[in-house]
Amino acid sequence: MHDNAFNAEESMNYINSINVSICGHIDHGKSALAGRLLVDCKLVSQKKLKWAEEFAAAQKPPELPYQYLLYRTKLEPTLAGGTGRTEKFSWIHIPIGNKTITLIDTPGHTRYYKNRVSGIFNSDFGILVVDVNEGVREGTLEALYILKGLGVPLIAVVFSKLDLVDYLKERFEEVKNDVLKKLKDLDIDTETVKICPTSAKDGKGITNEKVWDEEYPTFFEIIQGINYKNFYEKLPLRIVFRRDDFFRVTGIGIVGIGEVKSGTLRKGETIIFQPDTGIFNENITARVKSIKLARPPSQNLTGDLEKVAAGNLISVALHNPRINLLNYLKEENISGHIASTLDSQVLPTNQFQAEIIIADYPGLVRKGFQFTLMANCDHAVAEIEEILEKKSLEENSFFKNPQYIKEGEIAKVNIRTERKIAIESDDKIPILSKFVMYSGPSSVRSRGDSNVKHVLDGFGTGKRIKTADES
Ligand SMILES: Nc1nc2c(ncn2[C@@H]2O[C@H](COP(=O)(O)OP(=O)(O)OP(=O)(O)O)[C@@H](O)[C@H]2O)c(=O)[nH]1
Ligand SMILES: [Mg+2]
Repeated sequence: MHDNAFNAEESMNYINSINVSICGHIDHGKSALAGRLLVDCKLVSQKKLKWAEEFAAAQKPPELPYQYLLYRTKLEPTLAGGTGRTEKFSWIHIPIGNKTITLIDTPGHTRYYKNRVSGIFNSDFGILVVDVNEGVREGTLEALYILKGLGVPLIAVVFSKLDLVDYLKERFEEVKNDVLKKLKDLDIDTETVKICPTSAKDGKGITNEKVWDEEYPTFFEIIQGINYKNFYEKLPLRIVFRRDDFFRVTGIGIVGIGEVKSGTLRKGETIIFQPDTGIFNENITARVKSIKLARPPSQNLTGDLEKVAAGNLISVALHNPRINLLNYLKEENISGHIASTLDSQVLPTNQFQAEIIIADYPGLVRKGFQFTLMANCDHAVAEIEEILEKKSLEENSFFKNPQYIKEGEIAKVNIRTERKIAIESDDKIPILSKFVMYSGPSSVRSRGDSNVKHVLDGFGTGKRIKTADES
């Protein structure tokens, strides 16, 4: 084994790409919460904090400085009228021990609905923020619908602005019960949802100082405790590779950089790549000769691993002497692959049922509508074969056989793609059931920075759902 190899258990605790979106109604304090966390974790430069304090103090009436820390440029808050309103989505990295958590701050304003869907689409987990003074609003429900609609597990509800209600426990309990009822109505599992009362203004419930007593975790403790085990590790192995991330390395052979989305990968295991265009007379498989972390945070984490769990970006050496593996993995019309083990494979499909959300489209989407579907790393031209039922975000039940779907609506549809793609159903591996819909056949764009890859310049998103005949 490599000199500085570290023990396998340690590798299981090292997660290098967890994305958590913060969502909720407009002005409920999402950005201030994230900004306050940055300050309390000492992750903001004095210069930036001073600028935010001065900018906030100059507003009429004066504002808190924290929400301004989420802007990427100084021009943004001015363009947003000095309000601190989030228009795009932005992200911050919180290093905690061996993990880095990326918090994605999403907009609450309905005008930026597409950016909000985009932010949530990029997440592994979601956190809902509810202003304890205002209580549940339509943006709160929208956020919950989108989380559920994209199969992103809700891990916490943060109650903000406790200072505005003088830390009155009765008011908190009232709003908390209201939220819990809404979660139950939406069939969201409340067992694993943490509750967190805070005040970004007073810095309570954020890192060390609690709002009342030991009863509830702080925002930091919730993020620190995020655990892939309960959600992704127990699922079958899935690794997502982009076509551009395969290389031939002298002395090693073929190396691929990919993200373990679920399950655990073990050294020596044989993995199979999908989709398979059938250019060889056999399955596209490879033995995993070695595993390393692709973004090791320190020198003692650069060695070979015996196994690696969901949430890690890895570099693997692949071996198959029988076929020209690199040729296949670099094939032009496939932009990415999912690898799995032989005993629990991905089953590619070109026809499936999906639940979609139209985030931003000026026209009406009817049967026969063509678009580009981007699932995981791969994309294909797709068509809406049938619109089965639809509802608006506010409605509770679907109505059948609608003529069209429009912006702000959720629909169940049958989709056909021009060739088979690797996409899971949400009851099996929710994180690999999601897709983005782009209008026009070749408008796919992805963003290289950070873990935040799919910036939605498309018009909607969806997830593949299980159908009766697939059960
Ligand atoms: N009193 C008090 N005000 C707060 C607190 N947190 C945020 N605010 C104020 O609430 C307003 C909205 O805060 P933001 O953090 O910008 O809210 P947001 O949810 O990010 O808003 P959008 O991005 O527009 O959806 C601002 O005026 C903040 O100063 C808090 O803990 N206490
Ligand atoms: Mg905001």
